[in-house]
Amino acid sequence: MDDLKAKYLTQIADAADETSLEDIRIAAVGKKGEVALKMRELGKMTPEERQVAGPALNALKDEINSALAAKKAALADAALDERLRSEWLDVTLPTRTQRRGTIHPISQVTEEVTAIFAEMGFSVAEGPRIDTDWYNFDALNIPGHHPARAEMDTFYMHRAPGDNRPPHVLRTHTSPVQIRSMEATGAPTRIICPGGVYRADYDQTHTPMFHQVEGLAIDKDISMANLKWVLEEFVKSYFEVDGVDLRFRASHFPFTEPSAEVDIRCSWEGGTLKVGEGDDWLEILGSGMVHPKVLEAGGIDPNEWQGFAFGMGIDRIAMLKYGVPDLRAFFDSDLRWLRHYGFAALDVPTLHGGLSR
Ligand code: 2U9
Repeated sequence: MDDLKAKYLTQIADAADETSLEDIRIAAVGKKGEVALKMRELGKMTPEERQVAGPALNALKDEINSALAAKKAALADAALDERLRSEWLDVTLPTRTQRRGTIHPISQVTEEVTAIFAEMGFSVAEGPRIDTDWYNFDALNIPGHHPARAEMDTFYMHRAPGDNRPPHVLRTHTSPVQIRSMEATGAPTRIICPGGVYRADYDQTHTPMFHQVEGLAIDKDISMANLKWVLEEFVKSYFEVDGVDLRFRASHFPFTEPSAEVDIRCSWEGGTLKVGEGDDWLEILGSGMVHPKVLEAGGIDPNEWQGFAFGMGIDRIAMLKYGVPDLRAFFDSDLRWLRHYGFAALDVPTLHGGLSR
């Protein structure tokens, strides 16, 4: 027993890492280890012998176990010391004098839009970019045969033959987020939903992924008049002008009735956009009163509640405000473009601090 003790205590003291320590543990005090083998021999002994050998073996086992635990702790301490020695960082070093990263115009505009609507009591809701075709279409009064499904150039997720789960799509608008929000919180509600959406389309004015912000306000006695005021306030704040004329043109969307597309008065003198003056009109968003079927799909009683909704392209209003000529450049990750059109990282848009400075 003394030999065993000396052998294993030496091995433990010499172990260089946790793996060899574990090998020693198994050989010494494991189920089939040397101490266990010795314990088995107790059966062959006389009761008197056993009375001496039993406790001695248990003591040996305890001693080896505590030597193992002590060595394990020592190895962990040494490993930590080594990490502290090799992974040190001089936090007193000066930072780079020239800031490299910039805020992408789409992030900047999303923040600006959020700040404006926050002031009017709208909170931000977010949801999944992959959703079922029920949330993306059916709930928005766009049934299976509806031409809007084809018009939206939807990306459908692959399904193996025989997989009968409901079809999933890359959302073609952020409207499914509003359905989910209606289900979750009911009426009244005031939310905006900014985020990326997908349509299979690519040319100078379309990219397969782009960004929208949609808004939804549901309450009692809400009308187009409330919609018009909210949109006027938004346009004035966003383009940082004191006044602007809005033109509501009758339109059609499956999810709103009545529906209107909204133009703003502008001029394009010298190739630069001026909002609020001139004789041109610029289409910037779509809107309307939420269709009763859509309220119902969101679990809200259309006989008790009404709501208005609107939607616009973030990329598009970013191009208009900041003079970006080609939509596709937004997603090229060209560093020269990002340095030119990007925003300083610390200029968080607020209404009191000036939206875009
Ligand atoms: C719910 C109910 C109604 C959102 C709306 C529009 C009109 C619209 C386009 C603007 C430019 C999409 O990015 S774009 O191509 N959107 O014209 N969107 S009303 O209506 C909703 C949304 C959710 C529950």
